[in-house]
Amino acid sequence: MNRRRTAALLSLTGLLATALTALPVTPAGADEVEQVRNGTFDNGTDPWWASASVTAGPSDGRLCADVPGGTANRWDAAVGQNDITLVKGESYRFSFSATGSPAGHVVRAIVGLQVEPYDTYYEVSPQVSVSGDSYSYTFTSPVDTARGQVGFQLGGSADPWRFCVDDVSLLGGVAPEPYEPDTGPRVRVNQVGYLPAGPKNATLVTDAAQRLPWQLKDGAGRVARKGWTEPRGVDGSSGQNVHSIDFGGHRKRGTGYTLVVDGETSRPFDIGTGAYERLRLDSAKYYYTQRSGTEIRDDLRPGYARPAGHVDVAPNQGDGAVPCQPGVCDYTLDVTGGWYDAGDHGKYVVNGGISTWEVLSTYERALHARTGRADRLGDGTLDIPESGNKVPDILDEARWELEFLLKMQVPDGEPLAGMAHHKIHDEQWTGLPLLPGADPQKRELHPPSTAATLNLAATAAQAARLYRPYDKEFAATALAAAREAWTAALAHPDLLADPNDGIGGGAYDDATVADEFYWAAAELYLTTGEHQFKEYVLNSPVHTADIFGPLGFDWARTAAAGRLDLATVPSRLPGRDKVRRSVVQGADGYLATLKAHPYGMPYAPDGNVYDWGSSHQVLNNAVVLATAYDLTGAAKYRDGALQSMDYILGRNALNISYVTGYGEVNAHRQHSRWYANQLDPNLPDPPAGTLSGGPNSSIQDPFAQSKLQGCVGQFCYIDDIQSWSTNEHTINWNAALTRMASFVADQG
Ligand code: 9MR
Repeated sequence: MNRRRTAALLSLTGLLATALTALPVTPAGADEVEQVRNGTFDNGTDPWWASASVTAGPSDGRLCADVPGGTANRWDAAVGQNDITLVKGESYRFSFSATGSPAGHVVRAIVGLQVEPYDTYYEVSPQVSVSGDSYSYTFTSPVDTARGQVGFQLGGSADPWRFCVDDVSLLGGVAPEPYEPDTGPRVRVNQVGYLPAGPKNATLVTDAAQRLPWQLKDGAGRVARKGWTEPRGVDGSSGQNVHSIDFGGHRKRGTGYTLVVDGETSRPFDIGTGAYERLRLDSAKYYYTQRSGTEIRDDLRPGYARPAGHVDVAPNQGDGAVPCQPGVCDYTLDVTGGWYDAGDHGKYVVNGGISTWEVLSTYERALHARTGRADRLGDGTLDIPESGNKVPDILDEARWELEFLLKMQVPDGEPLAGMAHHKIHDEQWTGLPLLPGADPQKRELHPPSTAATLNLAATAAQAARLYRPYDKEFAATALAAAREAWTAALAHPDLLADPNDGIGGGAYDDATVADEFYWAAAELYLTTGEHQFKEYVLNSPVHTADIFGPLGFDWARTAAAGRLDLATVPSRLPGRDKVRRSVVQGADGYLATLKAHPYGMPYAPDGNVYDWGSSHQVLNNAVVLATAYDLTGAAKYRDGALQSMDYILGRNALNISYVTGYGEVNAHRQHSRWYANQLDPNLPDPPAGTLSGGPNSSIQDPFAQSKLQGCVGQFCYIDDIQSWSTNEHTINWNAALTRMASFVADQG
């Protein structure tokens, strides 16, 4: 997937009096070769260009550009140079000096492709000062091209400003600068905290082969407990030699504890429950700021107010009457509302389904589990516009998405009536940053798919039973839509989403829908008790398959959603004990993985190939452990589920908490068009409680590729807004966090 920017870049007329002759590039060092022509502007500004709205020219041996106010995107006003050759795998030093006045403006300096799809290979967005600064960066080109571009994008400002640049250089053949993450102290702990009565484990990175003494120190620096490490050898998921530490015998509450071992002092942590009560709410509050079609209120989320997105107010084209892609349908649908999927402005029924299910399941678990506390997510807990309406806030929040999912159903009388459109998003990828209300792109409905239809059937059926006590009419509407979707899916069982339909939004393609059929049948059965759904469940090969594999469930692998609900939501399903046992067996597998793992996580993918969104897969495997505890009451499953959180919150190779605002060092530069503080200091970081996708061995984005080539498992991660394959936030990932945070808080 590429984040693309559309730019209509025009020549610098007048200044480009001379022809664009390709000047010979001059050698700079032994093998270092300058790629930029006339970067010092000693002889005018050829062959630099500027976009039509910009007045640019030479000034004191520099290039200065007067940038108009009132443009929407960075690339709406730019200066640059084209026809630069880049060699794949070669490292380049990109440097320049720049000034900007008045103060406070940001320049987006890029090395990219000069033609569509305008891929960006490297970019930085420094705030330029009036007095001027010099900038220098090294990156490795992910491509071979003779159509490279060096550009300075200057748009997006309400007011006019002046930008001057000098000494622009792109030096090829420089030594790569290996990226060394700052991993801090070698003792890795859950930086947020451990429950007083829960397990307490840590990991030490060391070359020592023999056991080492450790000390637990309280907030006042007094030794609270002592013990010995356990050498564990080389951990395959990080390549590090490690020991593990178990200090579970210590149960005293307190703040500012540290572990001291091998001459290192860990980052501080608490022993207590308060942080998890906060995380339960913050992780669920994430959804309000993801809402489309409504203004975000500053009184509810201080610092996060923004106008409504995609409500037919220019420059938005709006979601009020969205047409299909050409040739797909001849009607329009009002698909306003819902949650934005992630850092992009797309809305996808497939991913929306599993996200809604897991948020609803957080509530549904609380209704049925022995430690469940449904009131903790009740009315007034999440500070949303609906707080105070006597409906649990978590149900109000999930309904925002459910209403959207219902709108994605093909209306009666149209071809494929009852099916759900797979997704709706921009025609082209947009760049960063871009607030939802400022997105100028055309929005389009994509073809209906069987998977989307079954996501709708499953979640609408689940909703029907959960909303019945609060709104009978909505429950009935949801159930009718679920039935219609189910019937339509049976009639069209193999309408698969096109894996190549990934321009302007993600594809979310899925070649296997037997699991979606099973999940939808399970939810319809649990809500209605009807024979047809019971028979479908019992006859589905998915019902007895071993579905608890190493990667865990997600938007494409949805069988577990059905299985977990069949095991926990009361019903008269024949053989229900066997269903429950299958969940416990799945949990036994994850427990064995966790025990063998020196970082104590229930996740060990084949070959340590971490998947896209690995953070949430760790959490979803923990959900299976937590469910086994709910089913059996056996402490080992509860402890496994609790211990899994340690990895997410800092007990990992990078010594980072993957949840914004939690832990001394935490991910907070997630890929987002709005939470883009890294690119524009006037924008916020993600709100507290936002989960990062986490390590992804395939590092699909160029930024991660330039930093992380050859990375091992846990190291395939970088907390940078450009790394959309390792560091995005999404509604489905946060749902797993919401589900687990609530479980952990309930164990306090
Ligand atoms: O989370 C999705 C991951 O499992 C897929 O491999 C990937 C490529 O199709 O897409 C991810 O989802 C992205 C979606 O397509 C668009 N919105 C952002 C999502 C997270 O990166």
